[in-house]
Amino acid sequence: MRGGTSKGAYFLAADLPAEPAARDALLLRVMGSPDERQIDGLGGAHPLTSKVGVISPSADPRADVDYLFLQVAVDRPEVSDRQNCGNILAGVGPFAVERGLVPAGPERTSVRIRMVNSGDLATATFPTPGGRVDYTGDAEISGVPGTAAPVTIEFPPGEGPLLPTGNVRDTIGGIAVTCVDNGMPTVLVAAADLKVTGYESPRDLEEDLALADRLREIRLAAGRLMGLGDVSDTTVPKLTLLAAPRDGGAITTRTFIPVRCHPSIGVLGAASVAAGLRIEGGVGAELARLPARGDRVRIEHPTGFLDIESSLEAGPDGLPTARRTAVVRTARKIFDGTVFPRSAETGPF
Ligand code: NQM
Repeated sequence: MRGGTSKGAYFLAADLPAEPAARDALLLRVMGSPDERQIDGLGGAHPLTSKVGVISPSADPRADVDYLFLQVAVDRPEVSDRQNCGNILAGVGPFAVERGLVPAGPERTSVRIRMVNSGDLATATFPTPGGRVDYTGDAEISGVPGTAAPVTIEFPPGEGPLLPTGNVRDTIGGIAVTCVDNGMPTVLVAAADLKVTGYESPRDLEEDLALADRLREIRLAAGRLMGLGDVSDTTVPKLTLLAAPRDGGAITTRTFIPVRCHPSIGVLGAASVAAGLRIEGGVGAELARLPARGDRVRIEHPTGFLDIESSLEAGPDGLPTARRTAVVRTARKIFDGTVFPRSAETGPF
């Protein structure tokens, strides 16, 4: 399925080996990793098209289904559950209905999802006229051609702190950063502080090797400050370069996930940016042109924009916390069938 601006293989947990090492070995073979072209599997040769959603009924009374996100590395034999994915999340509700985990309503269906990676909750609502998922519609999201049915996703506040370092601003190697986690640990940096404009193309930014070194340094230090430990081999935190908006939005972004530069922006990454912009004194507050309270925040990115509802309130310690976050995505069922990984070491394939 395509979920938002990502694409991945969605599985029922019961169809995969329960033991994580055996499951991951199987998923590497399913996706064709490690190989930069993923020629021998389903993967699309980019981190955004080498993703897996594992869905099961939830034992949590607050949720209908559990969703475990797995990032399958393209060129390394690695499967990671260290990050969540709000784009693949867009396909979880429709998949749960297709597989009979949640009964469809006559017009639309809301599926309550526990995101296993973060422990956070989300509710996805999408059209199911006549009790079947309808993927067609007129919602358009930047980074995906054409239109499709809207999948509205609402996020109640997560359990972790919005400011994981306990500070509105930290300084790393002389550069001011704001570390935010509104669903995705993200480090906000003003592009100008890194001697780029923030309007470059992802390819130009990826080719800037001095910038890559700088970003790596900042990320490693930020990871420690955010309580994530040594993040040299993980995909979080993400790093988002900020610049003043150019197309009527609230801010311009270039996001590193963490080595490749995202052609658009992740959903939870955008949720963290949107929350970050509203933090007084944070990096970005002075670059942002925020809409009136209650209006959607438009995050500009390399291929368009992502609109997100984000409101904050003061927490008991005086630091801001998230109140509500909501976003519209789309999803598409592309193929439903049997995948044949290259060897029969594991499972019934
Ligand atoms: O931030 C890419 C994506 C993502 C993650 C990434 C995501 C999110 O665009 O919610 O969806 O940051 O690795 O799918």
